[in-house]
Amino acid sequence: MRIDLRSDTVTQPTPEMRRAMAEAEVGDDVFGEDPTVNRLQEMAAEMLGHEAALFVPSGTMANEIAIKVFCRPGDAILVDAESHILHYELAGPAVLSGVLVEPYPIERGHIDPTAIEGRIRVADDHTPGTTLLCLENTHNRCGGTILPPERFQVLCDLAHRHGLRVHLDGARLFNAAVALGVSPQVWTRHVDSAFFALSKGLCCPAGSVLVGSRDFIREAHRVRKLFGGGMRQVGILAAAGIVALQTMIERLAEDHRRARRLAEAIAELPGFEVDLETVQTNIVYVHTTRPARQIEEQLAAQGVLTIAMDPHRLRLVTHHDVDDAGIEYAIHAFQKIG
Ligand code: TLP
Repeated sequence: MRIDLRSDTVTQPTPEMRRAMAEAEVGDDVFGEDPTVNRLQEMAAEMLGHEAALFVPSGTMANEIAIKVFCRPGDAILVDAESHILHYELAGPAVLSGVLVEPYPIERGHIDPTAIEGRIRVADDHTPGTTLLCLENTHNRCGGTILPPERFQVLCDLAHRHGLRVHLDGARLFNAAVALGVSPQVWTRHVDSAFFALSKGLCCPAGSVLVGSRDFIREAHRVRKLFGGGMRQVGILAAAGIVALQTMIERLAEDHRRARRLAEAIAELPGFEVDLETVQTNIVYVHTTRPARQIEEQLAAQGVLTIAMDPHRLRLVTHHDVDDAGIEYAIHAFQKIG
């Protein structure tokens, strides 16, 4: 038995995706001539309510392209203290765009607008100017939490009032939309750029889609090339993305239901704590009395794969390739080591 709860990135492409990939009509995408990529980009732009879209190899590249396009070296950008951009992108904003990254606090997925406002710097002879606010929804390190649309709008309006652009890391944006039963546009209509990942809960082998204005995407296309992300007959990958957008979004609700079951069962066990309020989508963080690395190893010995994200915090992510029986098996594995 092998139940892989390390991430939703481990999902396998579905048979329908593999068929679509095999039959995809392709062209040179650096020339903008891949019809399958173009179709995916049009679908994504329409779904998110933006003028244009760009298929990119990864979510990391999508974030880093947005920062590069919106900022000049020496600018400051605001990211939350638990964000993917800050924790897991190898200081990309500093290395690739020469910007100062200033973290603002986030508490169990909640952001205080005054904490953002207090960190916006106006450029002068001594001070870098803040030009970009980055938000993340759902929020990975906070446990897959959703930024409520009304509060999200308040943050975006605040940033825009101060002349900042807003970029949304929406790697798991469709999880948020499905969980609340709303269109992703309730968030994306307020931002200047956003991306969502195809390669996580939506099961594609690779790729993310970045959206924004036509001007933004024109520049993003150049920066994608600069970052080495200009691929050629990449409609082979985009074909899976089209299948994902057509067939894989609504089923994310199943992942959420299973995450809830997992979280509630583990929360009952001694030695483990789960903040059930933060379990809103497909991510479960388990606080462990013993070192998380030790728990990770004991679960792995039973075929249940998880990740120790912090010394006493284990992450479990539900996805298409773990069914109800897999979840029950994982709970049983926790009970055995508890
Ligand atoms: N997250 C991965 C790891 O990097 C942690 C995961 O397993 O969750 N934004 C968010 C919110 C993400 O969770 C991720 C990936 C990314 C961006 C980057 O996407 P990729 O992996 O496509 O570069």
